[in-house]
Amino acid sequence: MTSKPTWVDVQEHVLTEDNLRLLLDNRIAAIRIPSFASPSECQGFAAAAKKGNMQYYNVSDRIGYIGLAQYQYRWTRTKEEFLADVPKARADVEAVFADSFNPLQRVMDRLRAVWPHPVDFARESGLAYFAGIIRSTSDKIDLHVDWAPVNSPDYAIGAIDGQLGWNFFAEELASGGHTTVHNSPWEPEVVPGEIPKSYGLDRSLVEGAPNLVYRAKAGDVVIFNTRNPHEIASGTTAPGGSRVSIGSFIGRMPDSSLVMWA
Ligand SMILES: O=C(O)CCC(=O)C(=O)O
Ligand SMILES: [Fe+2]
Repeated sequence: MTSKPTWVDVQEHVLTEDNLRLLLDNRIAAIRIPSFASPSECQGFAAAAKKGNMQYYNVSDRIGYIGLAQYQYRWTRTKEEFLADVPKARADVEAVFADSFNPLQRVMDRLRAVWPHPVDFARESGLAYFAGIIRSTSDKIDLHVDWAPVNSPDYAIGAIDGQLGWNFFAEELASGGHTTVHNSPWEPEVVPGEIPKSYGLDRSLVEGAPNLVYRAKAGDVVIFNTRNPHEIASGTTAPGGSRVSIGSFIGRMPDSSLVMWA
């Protein structure tokens, strides 16, 4: 069943304080920062990423990543194991930054320039989360949501009241690779003590809902509200090419500060 649409229009907007608040409140569909990086920065980042410590979730879908994703830990590993793995993940992405440039720092700077409250890494018992996961793939990513209050209620990020995802695209596919965001904000039935499945969601959840399809254009950053079910289309690559991106989540805490994690 779809839930009530919340957007006032189905368009991409520019980054301002008001638009960031509207996106956190799920009132607009997306924010794009065009020409966030130059063509040579994009090439440098994509080349550095391909030389980096790329890992794969499994062999069947070739979704490569550098860094870590907190949600990989939520069913099978402890919070302590998650926090212990952060320094290595950070070193792996910092090696790529050292070889090219640091899109994570640049995004933080852009957010700090418009948001009147603190913007920083999320923290758990004083320790910083990891942010800035690098991905490289031409495969599709199935319909899913990222919404920490339901996905990760026992973590500090479970306290947020809005969740966004930003992605910087360093290299795009020859065709395909676009992202569809469906404005049917996730409201699953939550059984106490159980975390509902948030990946490979049923299409009935989004049928008839307004959607925005955005293009992963190299050089741009796109930000959207990840409580909306979203999916990425597969595509075709140029020789040696891939969809190379880096991103993280941005959550709004009860004190209006923004916290970042991947
Ligand atoms: O790469 C994209 O366009 C979106 C990736 C995604 O699922 C997310 O940022 O939550
Ligand atoms: Fe996502």
